[in-house]
Amino acid sequence: MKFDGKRFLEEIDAILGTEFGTTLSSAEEKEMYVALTKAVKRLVLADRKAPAEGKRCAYFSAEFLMGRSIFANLLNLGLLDDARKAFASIGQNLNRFEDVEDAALGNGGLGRLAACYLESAATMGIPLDGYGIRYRYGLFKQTFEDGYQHEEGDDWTKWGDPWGMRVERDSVIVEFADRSVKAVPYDAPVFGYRNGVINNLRLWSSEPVQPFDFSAFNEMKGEHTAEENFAATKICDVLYPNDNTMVGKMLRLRQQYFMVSASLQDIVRGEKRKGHDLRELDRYFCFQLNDTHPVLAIPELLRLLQKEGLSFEEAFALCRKCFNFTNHTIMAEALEKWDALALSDLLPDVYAQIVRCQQQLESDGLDPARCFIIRDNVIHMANLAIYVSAKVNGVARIHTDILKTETFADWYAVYPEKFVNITNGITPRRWLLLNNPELAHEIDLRIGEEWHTDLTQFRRLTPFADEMLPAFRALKRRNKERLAAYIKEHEGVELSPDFIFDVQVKRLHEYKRQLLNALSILYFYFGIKDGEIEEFPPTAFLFGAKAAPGYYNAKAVIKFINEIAKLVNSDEEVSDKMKVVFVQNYNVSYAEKIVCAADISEQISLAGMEASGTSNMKFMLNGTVTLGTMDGANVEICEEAGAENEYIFGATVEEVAAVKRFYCPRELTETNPRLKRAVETLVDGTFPDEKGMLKRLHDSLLSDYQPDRYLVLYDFAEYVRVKEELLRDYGTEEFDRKCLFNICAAGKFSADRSVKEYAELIWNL
Ligand code: 26W
Repeated sequence: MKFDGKRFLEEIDAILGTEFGTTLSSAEEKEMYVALTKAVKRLVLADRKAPAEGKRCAYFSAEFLMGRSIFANLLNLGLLDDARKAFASIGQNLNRFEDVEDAALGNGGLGRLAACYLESAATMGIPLDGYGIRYRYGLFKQTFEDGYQHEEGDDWTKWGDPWGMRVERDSVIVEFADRSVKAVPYDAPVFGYRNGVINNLRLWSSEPVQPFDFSAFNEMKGEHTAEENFAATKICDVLYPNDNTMVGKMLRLRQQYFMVSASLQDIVRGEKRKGHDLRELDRYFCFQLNDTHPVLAIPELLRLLQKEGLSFEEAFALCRKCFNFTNHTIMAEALEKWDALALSDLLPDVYAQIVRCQQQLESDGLDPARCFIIRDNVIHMANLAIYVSAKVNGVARIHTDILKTETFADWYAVYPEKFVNITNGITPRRWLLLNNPELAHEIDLRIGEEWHTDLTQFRRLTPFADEMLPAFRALKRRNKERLAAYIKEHEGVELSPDFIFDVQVKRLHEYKRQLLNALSILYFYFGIKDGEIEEFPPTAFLFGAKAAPGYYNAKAVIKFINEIAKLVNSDEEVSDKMKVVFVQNYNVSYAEKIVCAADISEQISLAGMEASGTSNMKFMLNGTVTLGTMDGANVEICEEAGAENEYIFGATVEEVAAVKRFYCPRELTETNPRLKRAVETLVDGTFPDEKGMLKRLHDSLLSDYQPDRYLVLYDFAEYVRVKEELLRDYGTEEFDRKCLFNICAAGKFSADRSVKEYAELIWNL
């Protein structure tokens, strides 16, 4: 595409004039953002071709954690540098759009994975479209008050949603037992990296069927319509902020049905318009279910196909070819189950289809004690998904193995051929080219640009590792300076880029063990204060995490770490040795700044609990060593980079099972006085605890009932030992070489590889 900077600016100016009555020199930030986006869309969508004929995959997901689109889209369109120059020519800086809100329509790993896969599929030329919900409010915004987490609504369209396009004509009606609502789609283009491919993300918004009924209003029934309107819009009001815990809220069930019913009605209607025979739907479509949240798609498609004249048997056989299911967690509390009575009240026709599936299962001769969909009036969504899907996949090798041998062992015994592993990946465009342009440039200089779309090329970097060291050190340093400046501005804490940046960023969950990290900081702190530790390499401990608003222990960990930060950062005696910061409102944009500036990537979940992890891959790609357990994708990271280039500790999956049988954590604190002192700060008045939160954390470790379920204290000693080793190694040439070897070995973790595996092994595209 030929880019003409002058014309581009004229176009923006014209849009500013017609839309806002302003000009290039006087427009406000948000006006400029809208105009820029519109100008880009005109440039690239004007001659958009209809997608090629042939099979497409629809990725059904309750979450798409897209982050900020403006820079990523410009990059993929090959316009980022041009747009920067054009803006510079009128004395403006493209960075002014760093204040554009993230589209945080997701909680964490699962939602961000969906976003990476959309981008990678477009880049790989794979026909994949996303379908989800256009939440009015995304994941809450987090602030700290007195060290406690506070939540606020996330008005992500505050500056408009210029990438989204309302497609009124594709609206459908979604029916619940008590009311019907209108589903209106908003489409956002998904651009492949410099290849002209444009896939689609379709997010549904709920609206009243009849916007405002004047006749009812005149007949004094106005209140009823207002209520109806409120109920309709409410469905898409807000993203549920739970990550890994099922809450059986009816509104959540409505959201799930709303999304899949709208998407499938839309797809079925489209197929009919094209004159396709619905009996051959599998020739044109397949559906990827992103965890259990969209699994109602199965009974809904059964229902729709029968409405179109297919028999149950025909519809069922088709569904078995079209649906596939990805599991993202083995935690029992995350596996969705719905009360059969509640579901049948809200969605009687859908419930009838689920019952038919259960009957089918029994007539297939499956042992109802082991394989069931409905039992004791509870509907098990994962089981429904496994039973009907063609393929079921886990998201890292160790995770898929656990699915086969434990979580879904009874199903694996019946359908071994259904189970496949697809190890997660991340898009190297956002997570290297965009967030770490200096590193990307150094790599370009040595192996060319092919790696932008083929990350396996990174193996060719290995011979350059030594020669690249000085440049790598220098650019890492600049990234640390930039992060420190940002943290100073946003958190008010001063960090020296000379310090080691030890980072743990991810959702707050007990199994991820931020508490283990926190206790180790106190352990070091007391060691320094008592003179037991004489030399301690200056280290900044950085945290970023949101806790589900109702997750008490997770919130307690945030309070604990904030109190530790206060204690440490105000103690002059240690100010040349340690600093602690918990950044507020960790999100995709913050991650981009943090990932390129980290020296240590903390991936310390209890072995067996983290399905994969994807931040571990982001850090690796940016040249950061992993301090972690043998869990999730860490296992494969070690395999690719060599365990000697990571810092591994802790009980393995096999050991965890054995330890848990006769575990007595109190013995561990009693034999380690400094650890005991760190744990006791939770109850000895070191920190204020008006709400009794810290006390409960203490009890979660040491009470009689299921103490320390996540083996924090069990893994503590080895964690500290390995961390000390890492801190000692830091700064040596050998250490820097480890960082570079991580980059060279990161090829496997490109989402490009993941989506190609999906396309080959599952979607048959
Ligand atoms: C029903 C509530 C609920 C909400 C979200 C249950 C489960 C979830 C997600 C499955 C949680 C999640 O995001 N899991 C993460 O998925 C990532 C992408 O595969 C993995 O890398 C992480 O290890 C996994 O925790």
